[in-house]
Amino acid sequence: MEELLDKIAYCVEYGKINLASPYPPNMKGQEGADEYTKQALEQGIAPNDILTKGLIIGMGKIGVKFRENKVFVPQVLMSARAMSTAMNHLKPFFNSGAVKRKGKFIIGTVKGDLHDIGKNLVSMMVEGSGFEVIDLGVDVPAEKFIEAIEANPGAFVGMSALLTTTMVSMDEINKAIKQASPQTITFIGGAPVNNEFCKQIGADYYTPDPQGLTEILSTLVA
Ligand code: B1M
Repeated sequence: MEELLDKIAYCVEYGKINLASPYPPNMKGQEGADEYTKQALEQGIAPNDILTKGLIIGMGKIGVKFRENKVFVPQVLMSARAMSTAMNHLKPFFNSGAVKRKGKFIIGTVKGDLHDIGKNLVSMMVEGSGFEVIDLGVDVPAEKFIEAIEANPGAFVGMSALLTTTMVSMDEINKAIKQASPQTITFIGGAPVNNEFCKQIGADYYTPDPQGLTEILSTLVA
């Protein structure tokens, strides 16, 4: 059982989706996260163990390497694809309650800002760490964040901004969220923002990279 879970984690870490995928070149012709996850379910391994002891371990490892600049965006995208392909086998178990998510995470790029590459990476890493992600997309106004919070009580909220001009939106949105729902925990990130700005606008956490965010989220729900 452990061997199969290790293989799943390895495939996610190295972005090996399935047998047909030629990536990574040194694993060409080998089975991937897709086949191993199917086999694990057939062998009776609990879906929750496949998620927490296989898929999440692999995503965590690639997240650390990304933070340390040992891999780059394309590798992380391949890992995320391997993870989501494997997740397709686990989806029926989410509805039945056999697999429990750690919590919900609402994310969006703030109003006025159309950059979504970083936000999407964060989204994938958070999902890969075991949370349900509600992605509101780009150019998201305060009202849309608040609607999503109302529809998903207890969810954490993440905001991304890439432009110095949209830092103002982030401030406004965070204030609106805190006014409408003071208990909601907010995270901010993106190239122009930092910890000082986070404190200044009254957001709860700033993280420079997705891995840092997943680590904080995991401690908050532990
Ligand atoms: Co734009 N752009 N852009 N752009 N663009 C920048 C950001 C810019 C720095 C380029 C430059 O001038 N050197 C500059 C901003 C300058 C500033 O404000 N100081 C800029 C500009 C000016 C603009 C326009 C205004 C250009 C124009 O039209 N005159 C325009 C604005 C449009 C708008 O948003 N309203 C514009 C448009 C675009 C494109 C549409 C062409 C395209 C976006 C495509 C897309 O996202 N789908 C684009 C791109 C690609 C860039 C650059 C080249 C790359 C951004 C990127 O995706 N980086 C960028 C220059 C650069 O960074 N070299 C630039 C990769 C991504 C993985 O990193 O998003 O930082 P990043 O995310 C990181 C972290 O920041 C963090 O995790 C990610 C992974 O490590 N992170 C979080 C992000 N969000 C987080 C949230 C968290 C935690 C961590 O918690 C919630």
